[in-house]
This record gives sequence, structure tokens and C-alpha cells, in this order.
Amino acid sequence: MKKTILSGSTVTGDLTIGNYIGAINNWKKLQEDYDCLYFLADLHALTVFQDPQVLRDRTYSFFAQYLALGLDPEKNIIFAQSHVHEHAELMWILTCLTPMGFLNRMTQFKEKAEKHVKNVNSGLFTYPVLMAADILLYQADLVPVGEDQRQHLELTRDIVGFFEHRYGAGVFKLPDAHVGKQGARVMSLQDPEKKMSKSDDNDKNFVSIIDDAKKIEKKIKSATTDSGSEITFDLENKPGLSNLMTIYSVFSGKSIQALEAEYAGKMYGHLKVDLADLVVEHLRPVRERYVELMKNRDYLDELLKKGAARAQVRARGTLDQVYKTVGLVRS
Ligand code: ATP
Ligand code: LTN
Repeated sequence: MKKTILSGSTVTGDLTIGNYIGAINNWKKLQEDYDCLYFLADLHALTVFQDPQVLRDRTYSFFAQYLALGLDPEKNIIFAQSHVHEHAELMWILTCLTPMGFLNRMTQFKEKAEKHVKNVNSGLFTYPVLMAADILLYQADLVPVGEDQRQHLELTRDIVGFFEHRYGAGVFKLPDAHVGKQGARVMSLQDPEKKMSKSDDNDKNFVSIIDDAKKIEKKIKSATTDSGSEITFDLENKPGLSNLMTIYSVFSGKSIQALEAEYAGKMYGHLKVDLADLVVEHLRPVRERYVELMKNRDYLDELLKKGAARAQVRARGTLDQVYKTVGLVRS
């Protein structure tokens, strides 16, 4: 029996090369050896105000980007969270078990509440409970998440504990984090102290998967690098350069040491020019495939529908068991 892996991406902003390197590229490798479910977290996106048309378009766009980046809709179950209503239903049950104190401690909540002072809604607060429902519905063994989501995964494990304390064991599997080999964290291009984030207000901070060649070149060439001239990987003293080297390494498949040797005696500018070319060439076929896919919404709809149907069969099984366990009458 293959182990089950589940992960999702909030449908906000534009997928970046950070998401690609830190998440989707790993997912692609996992699809061969695991039973994988990947979903578009459209319900999570609503914790921040979304223009309805933009959210709709973006959901298709993210899905097309997943496919264009090589996620296979046959090998994996790929779907939109809101298409499987069991997510919201299980969330309610789990919300009734989760003490507010635990949610109060969530770093992401604190950060987002500070950032969106005018819209500190309850969904922002209960966001991690929905995430727990996403994971537990599918009895996931492993969840590939970045550092920023670790705390939410820990909370998911706590929630399993609350459930078992009240109702006994055997309903949910206890999920673990899956740490990819190349668990690289890509940093912002202008501010290498913070991570590259797709919802960054300044679009110079990230390269989006669907940026055109000109944009990619401009963004990489204007990336902040540190004083000094030697091309060596040094996260502490040369975070900007090191970040570019990480990206270079992942896209080229060359090790950091090989890059240091290749660029010995060369200038930062050389590396930037080559890196820009590399990223452009790497993303060119992705973008072409993306453009093709986006021309055919009916096809995307059909695939989303199939994905949701496959996901729902599993979700229903878990939710039925939960409803029975907590004492809800089943007709
Ligand atoms: P947001 O800015 O909307 O919070 P994000 O760019 O941080 O978005 P998420 O939707 O939170 O992206 O994450 C999707 C996946 O991509 C997660 O597995 C996350 O850990 C990974 N990821 C996000 N940003 C990076 C990054 N800079 N480097 C590596 N992995 C990343
Ligand atoms: N909160 C996550 C996206 C997400 C997720 C999940 C990831 C929603 N539900 C379940 C893994 C498992 C994020 O912002 N990266």
C-alpha cells in the first residue's frame, strides 16, 4: 500500500518560483511513489477579501499552472477544495473541539491579523482548523509543507488528540510533515531576509511561473545582491547572492559547489545574466502549455470535476465515520 500524501496551495497571488521549488517540484517527484492528493485551497483564500471574478479566474489559472508544471491529473487526485463540501463540514466538527487558546498562538494568524487590520475575521482565526480538516479527511500519512505551515500541522496533530480524548482512537490517521530532499526556501529578490511570497504587494520580490521573458530578466537582474564580488554560497553574509545560487542550483540540477567552481573569478552580473536565461528557458514550455490550457475552460472544468469526484469518495467515508462517532443521526 502506498502512503497517502496531501497538500494544497492557497489561491492567492500568482504562483512563484518559490512555490515551484519549495512545493510543486517536490510534488512532481512524489507522484511516482505515493498516493497523492493536491488541491486548490480556494476556501482558505476567502479569509482575505477576494474580488469574486479574480478568485474564479485565479482558480483556473492555478489549476492550469499545476498541470503545465507537470502534475499529472491521472496519477494524482487534483481538485478544488470547495468542490468537496466535506471539508467545510468536518471543519465544523473540529472547530467544536479546538480551544481558542490554541488558535491564538498561531504565528500566521498574528501576522495576518496585523497585516489586514481592517478585516480580522473569524475565518482568519479558524483557518488552521480548516487546514486540519483538509488533511484528516483523506487520512493523509504525510503532508509536504514549508516551515511556515509547520505550526498548523502540529495543531492538526493536537486536534486528533482532542478528538481521541473525547471519542476514542481509530477515526483519524496522525499525519506527519514530509520534508523534501531539496527543501529549499526561496527568499524575496529585493529583501532576501524574508521568504518569496506569492501575495507580496511588490511584484519585484518574486518571479511568477507565468511571467514573460522580459519580466523574468528584469526581476532577476535587479535582485538585491550583497557587497563583495566573489561568488560563494554564504547565507549569513551573502543572503541575496546565496538565494540566487539556490534558484540556479535547482533549475540547473548543478550542485552549489559546482556553481562556485564554474563562477570562480566571475562577477555577480555574469551569474545574474545566466540565471535569468536559465529561468526563462526552463519556464518557456511551462508558459506555452499554460496558455494552451487556459484557452479551454471546458477541459479544465472537466478535469476539476473528475478530480473532485475521486476526492469526494474518500472524504465521504471519513466524514460518515466522524458523524457517526460524534452521535449525529445518519439517515
Ligand atoms: P502566501 O503569500 O499567499 O502566504 P505563499 O507563497 O507563502 O503564499 P502558500 O500558498 O502559503 O504560498 O504555499 C504553497 C506551498 O509553497 C507551501 O508548501 C509552501 O511551503 C511553499 N512555499 C511558499 N513559499 C515558498 C518559498 N519562498 N520557498 C519555498 N517554498 C515555498
Ligand atoms: N495553508 C496552506 C495551504 C493549505 C494546506 C492545506 C497545505 C491549506 N490546506 C492542507 C497542506 C495541507 C498554505 O498556506 N501553504
